[in-house]
Amino acid sequence: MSDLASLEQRALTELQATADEAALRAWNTKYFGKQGEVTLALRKVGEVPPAERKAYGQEANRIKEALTNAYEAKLAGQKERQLKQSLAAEAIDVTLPGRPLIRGRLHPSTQTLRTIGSIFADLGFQIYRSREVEDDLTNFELLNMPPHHPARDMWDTFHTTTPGVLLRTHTSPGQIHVMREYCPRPIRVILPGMCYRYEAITVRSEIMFNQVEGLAIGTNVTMADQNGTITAFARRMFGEDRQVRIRSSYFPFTEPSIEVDMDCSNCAGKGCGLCKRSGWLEIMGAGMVHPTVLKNGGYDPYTVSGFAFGMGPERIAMRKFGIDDIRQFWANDLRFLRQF
Ligand code: FA5
Repeated sequence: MSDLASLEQRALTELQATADEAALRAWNTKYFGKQGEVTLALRKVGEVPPAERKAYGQEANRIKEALTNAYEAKLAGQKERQLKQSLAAEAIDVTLPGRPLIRGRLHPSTQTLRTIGSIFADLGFQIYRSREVEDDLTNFELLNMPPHHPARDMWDTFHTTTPGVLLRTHTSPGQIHVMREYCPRPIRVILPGMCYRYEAITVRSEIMFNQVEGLAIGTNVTMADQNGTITAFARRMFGEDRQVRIRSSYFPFTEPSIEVDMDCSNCAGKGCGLCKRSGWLEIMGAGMVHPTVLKNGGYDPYTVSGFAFGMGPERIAMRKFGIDDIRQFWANDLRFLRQF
C-alpha cells in the first residue's frame, strides 16, 4: 500500500513538471503503457495476500482513475494553450478589405442577341437552336439551291474534309430542321447562331458572324404579317419613330423576296456618312417561304404559308453602339469589350 502511495505522489509530481504535449505523452506511456508502472501495479493485485487484496485493488483503481483524470485535464489545458498561441501568432486581420474581383460582362454580340430574343419573345416567337456544322443538302439543296445553282455564289463556303459536310453559311438551313420537327403544327421561332463564310475580311464583313433567322408558318400567313412583324421589331430595337422601307430582292428560298431598310437612326433619313448619304440602312433579308422549301419541310404549300427573315446582330450592334469596324468583335481587345 505504501508503494502505491509513493507511486501516486511521484506520478503527480512528474505530471506537474511536464512542459509540453510530447512530455505529457511520454509520462502517459511511462505510467499507463503496457509495461507502465500503474499497469504493473494493477496487475499485481493477484500477488497480494488475500486479506489485503481488496483494499489494495480499490486503492490501485482509485490511483489509476485519479492519475488518468489529472493527465486528461493537463492534456486539455495544454491543447488550449497551443490553440491560443497559434491564434495569437497567426492572427487574421478581418478588417482588411478583400481583393476586388474583376467583374465580367456580356459580349456586345450576346447583349444584342438577348435584346433581339426578348423582342421576338414578346411577339410570340420561341428560340430554336440549330447546328453550325451542316451538310450541303440542308444548307443549299433543300433551300432550293441544287448543285451548280448560280445563287450559291452568294455564299462562299468553308468545307470540311468530309465531302458534303460544311460550316453553315447562314441560319436558313435551320428552317428545314424546325419544319421537319414541327410539321404539321404552326411555327413561330427565331434561330440565332454563328455562321461562316469564306470571304475577304473588311470593316463590315467577317468570316464568322451571328445571324438571327426568323420563321413563321401557318394558315393565312401573309406578307402583311411579315411586314408588321419586321416593323414592330425595328421600332422596339431602334426607336418608336423608325420608318421601314421594303425593297424587292432575291433569295432562292423565298418568293417573293425582300430586303428591309430602316431610316438612318444617325441622321433621321437626311443622309450622312453612316448611310452613305442615302438616308436608309439595310437591316435584313426576308420573304415568303418558297413553296419548294415548305414542301421540303413537310408542309403542303397549297394550305399553309409562311415568312422568313435573316439579320446580322453584329451589324445591328454596330449601328446601335456606333462601332465602325466589325473586326473588333472577335479581336479580344479588352479596351473595346469594356465599353459595353
Ligand atoms: C442570308 O444569309 C439569308 N439567309 C437571309 C434570309 C433569311 C433571307 C430568310 C430570306 C429569308 P445575307 O447573305 O444577306 O442573307 O445575310 C443576312 C445578314 O447577315 C446580312 O444582312 C448581314 O447583316 C449579315 N451578314 C452577312 N454576311 C456577313 C458577314 N460576312 N459579316 C457580318 N455579317 C454578315
